[in-house]
Amino acid sequence: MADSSIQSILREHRLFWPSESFAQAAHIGSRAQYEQLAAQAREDPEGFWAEQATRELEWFTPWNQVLDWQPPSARWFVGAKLNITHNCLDRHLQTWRRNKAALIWEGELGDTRTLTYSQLHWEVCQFANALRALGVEEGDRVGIYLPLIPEAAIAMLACARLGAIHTVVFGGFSAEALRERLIHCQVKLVVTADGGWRKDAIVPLKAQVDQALVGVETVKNVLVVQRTATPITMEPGRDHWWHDLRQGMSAVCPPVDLDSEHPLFVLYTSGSTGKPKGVVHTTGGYNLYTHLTTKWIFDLRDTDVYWCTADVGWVTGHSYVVYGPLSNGATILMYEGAPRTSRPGCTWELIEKYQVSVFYTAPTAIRAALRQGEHLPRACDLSSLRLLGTVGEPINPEAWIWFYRVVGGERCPIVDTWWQTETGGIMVSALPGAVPLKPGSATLPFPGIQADVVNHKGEGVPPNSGGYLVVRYPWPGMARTLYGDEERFRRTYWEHIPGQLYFSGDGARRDEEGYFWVMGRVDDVINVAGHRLGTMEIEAALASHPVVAEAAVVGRPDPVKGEEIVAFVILEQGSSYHEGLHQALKQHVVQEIGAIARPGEIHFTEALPKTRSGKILRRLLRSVAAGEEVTGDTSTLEDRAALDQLRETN
Ligand code: 6R9
Repeated sequence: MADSSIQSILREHRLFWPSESFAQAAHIGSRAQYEQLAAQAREDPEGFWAEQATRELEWFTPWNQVLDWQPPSARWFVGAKLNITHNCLDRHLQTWRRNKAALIWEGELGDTRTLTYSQLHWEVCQFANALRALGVEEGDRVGIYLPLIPEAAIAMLACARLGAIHTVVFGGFSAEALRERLIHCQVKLVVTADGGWRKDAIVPLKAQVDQALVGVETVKNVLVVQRTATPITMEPGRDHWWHDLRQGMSAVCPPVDLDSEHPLFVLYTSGSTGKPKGVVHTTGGYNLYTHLTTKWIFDLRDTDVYWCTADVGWVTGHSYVVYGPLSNGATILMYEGAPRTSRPGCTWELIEKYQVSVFYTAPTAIRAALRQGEHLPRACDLSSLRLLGTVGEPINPEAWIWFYRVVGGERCPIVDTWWQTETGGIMVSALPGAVPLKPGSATLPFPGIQADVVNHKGEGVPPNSGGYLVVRYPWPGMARTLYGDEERFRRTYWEHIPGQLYFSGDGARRDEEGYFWVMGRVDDVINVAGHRLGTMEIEAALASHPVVAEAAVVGRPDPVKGEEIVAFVILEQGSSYHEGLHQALKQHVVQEIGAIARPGEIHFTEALPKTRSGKILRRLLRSVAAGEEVTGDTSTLEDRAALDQLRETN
């Protein structure tokens, strides 16, 4: 095995083709068409992106240069002017889509709202005027801390309309996490709600904002949306009810002409490692990239009801709940709640009720559903579905097959989409009418994305060898910098590997057909007796055992082997622990992967510590495995009890 690369040991050989009717109706309907687009984009990237930008978007002023690349600084569509909300809203009002549903929303209480493109435009204009009345100007930063209600999208679009830069902080984050982000981004105004519903309880958002703002000088105003009618304190002069302020507010608000490189938002990454980074995205390139990836990967049609379950607090919520779908004139479903004990089947009920046709969710949600059992999805009519998607982590083949069979009825392709906050949009994914699927592989790069797997010198590695997942050429959706820290941007993404490559921080391998198999973060690699093993493959092997619902694997320092593999396992509902299971699971991993990956220790648990977007916080598990005190940032932890429980049982 070459130098410090990562060994890849998992093999999956099944292949799934789209049906002929799916391929025929798709935007990109054959492998040949995909290859032709990819070749065109490789030979003339600027020509390719310029052609798409002209065809897919409306610009107020054309560019005079497609790309200005001074590594690691990229400027796309230099000199052009546009406003992303014009592409997401105004241009649809000139067409029959004026009265098409843009947003169908359902709250946890079962209350619903539907906004047509025309109504959404009206709301956004009023909201933008309200922000302006409170002193928000082009370039100012606005914090958004809301539940998943229509106002979350409205507030983002209102900022974009004015050229104010939004920074959305997930409503599940603590006051401390919010405060840190507001200070770092020098936010001038915060949009929040009195509260939000989550798992049958009210999250006291406004109270958290009050706590977060103590001593924060930059924030002059707080705009409060009423959602739960929870009693809250309103600080005179600082806090304003949205429903009061909008009285008599004009809904005339032309979009501001913005430079293509004007910052659109700052989004802090989920913080599974260290201090959060404020990833900066700009306007023109991001608009094009999210638009085109949405159109081709989700194969959107005007008749679709599209549901991406992400919260707007994550990049997936930015790119594939709000900007990409709206730019395409899609109908979006938004649900405030989450599957919960009182309504475990809500996901499937909503798909049936709203006739969802494209469904995009996270592997963690699929594994949770798998654990609950097939009877819940089976109880609903899911025949409206035609395409499924996943994002956030590698999906293990068992969960993939379950999703394909039980949810998709063996008729819906699954797009496994690899990307990051920093990439702005999806980088590696099947185009579902063109590329046959392999469970667990994100398949092939999007046309125009020069993704590769390399060693630490930046040299391509042979097929099926593990290495670092990199991108060799800029793309319109790429992050431009880290807010206030260009140096960290350079260091984190551009200096690890020579050759001016973008370093994703993920390990991957490419098989003999060029398919990408993402193996997880390289800092999640375990080094056993000189072999570097990706945690994800060992986890997938464990999860392929019939009694295992989910597994997380970390390394623990070992004087002999360097590291010892420690596994945390959640059993399927209905399966119970018995003597001999430790041995059986260890043996199973040996059989699936080899003796080198045999876990030294297995702990059985009810829950794993995860971020709210479903990523396992392995940093915390490593401390638990090593018997150390858990230190460092735990503000992104979804459920503290999961961690406490682990410590007690270990
Ligand atoms: C969009 C998003 C990025 C990290 C990324 C990788 C993991 C995301 C994946 C995947 C394997 C996929 N990741 N999608 N790994 N297969 N389809 O999740 O952004 O929150 O910034 O996380 O998530 O490790 O580097 P972000």
